[in-house]
Amino acid sequence: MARIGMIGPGAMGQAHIERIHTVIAGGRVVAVSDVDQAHAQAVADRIGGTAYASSKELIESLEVDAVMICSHGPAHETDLLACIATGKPVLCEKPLTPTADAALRVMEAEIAGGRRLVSVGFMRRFDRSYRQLKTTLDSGALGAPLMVNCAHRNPSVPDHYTWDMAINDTAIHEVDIMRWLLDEEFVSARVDQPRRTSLAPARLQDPLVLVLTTASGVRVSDEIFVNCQYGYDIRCEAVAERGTLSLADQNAIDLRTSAGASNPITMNHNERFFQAFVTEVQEWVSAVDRGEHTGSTAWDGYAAASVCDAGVQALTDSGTVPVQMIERPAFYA
Ligand code: ISE
Repeated sequence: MARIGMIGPGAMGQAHIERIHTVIAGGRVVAVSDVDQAHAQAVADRIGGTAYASSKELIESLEVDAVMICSHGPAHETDLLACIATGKPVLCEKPLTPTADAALRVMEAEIAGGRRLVSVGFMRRFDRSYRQLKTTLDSGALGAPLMVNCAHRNPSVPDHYTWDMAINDTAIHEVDIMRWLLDEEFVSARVDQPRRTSLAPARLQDPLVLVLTTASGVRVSDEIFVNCQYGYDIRCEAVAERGTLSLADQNAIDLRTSAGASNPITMNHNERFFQAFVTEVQEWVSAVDRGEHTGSTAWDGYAAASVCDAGVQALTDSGTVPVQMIERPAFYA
């Protein structure tokens, strides 16, 4: 049984606790820490675990075998470095770190430690429909991919959502899943700013379109529309030489009545990616038990952060911004 310590049990963290204790086998959250100590205590009381006064104490605790980091991005680096220093596997929610420089420091520490310990919570890699998309593209039946058109729509965003988060909190999911799907790196980013919706808070340019180009020239466009009102709508259409393929609607059934055809629309990422989260966390917990690494690596976190750095710059600079990245270290081959 993997004894897990969770840092930052907010909405995402508590959804993870719920699945670890109800649907996932082989793990239990035994410790929590949070910047809000009273909150940590309340969660600990609810799950019968221990609340630690700091994330450092939680990471170093002998009752913790592995760590989940669900706090906000800027807090990740210190905790990741502490996990690496104590040799504990860690599943870190995205972003690994808010900038590529910070991700590089995490990678360097992991490489120096000689063992892959860091997994990044890019849950879409575990989604059945994305996996099918990849299997079909990889089979070569459609020829080479040429373009991918993505859309990432949220009904609305919370008050703390800032202008740059459209790239490094929202589009980062497409950045990662497209690197994984196309199996190559991005070389440049551009942002187009269409007509602004009147329904977004004044601080946000919404929607926007992030246009990315891979090393081989595949063009990925990602519509980010985070105040679309009607639902949590994730789309992806790959256009290849001999055909196209898209994510289907996520409903198991189609409802048709005399009033017409209708389907429920999911409203948040937990609903839309429920199965992906379960598979991701189950695979991680099982790997922790076997002493193995699973899922995306610190390299993936670094690569995504590098593309997002270029994307954030493209929000304010007109034109195309090159993605700056180091060569992939042999450790992550
Ligand atoms: C949030 O952090 C997520 O990860 C969601 O999947 C994404 O849709 C949302 O825009 C982000 O803020």
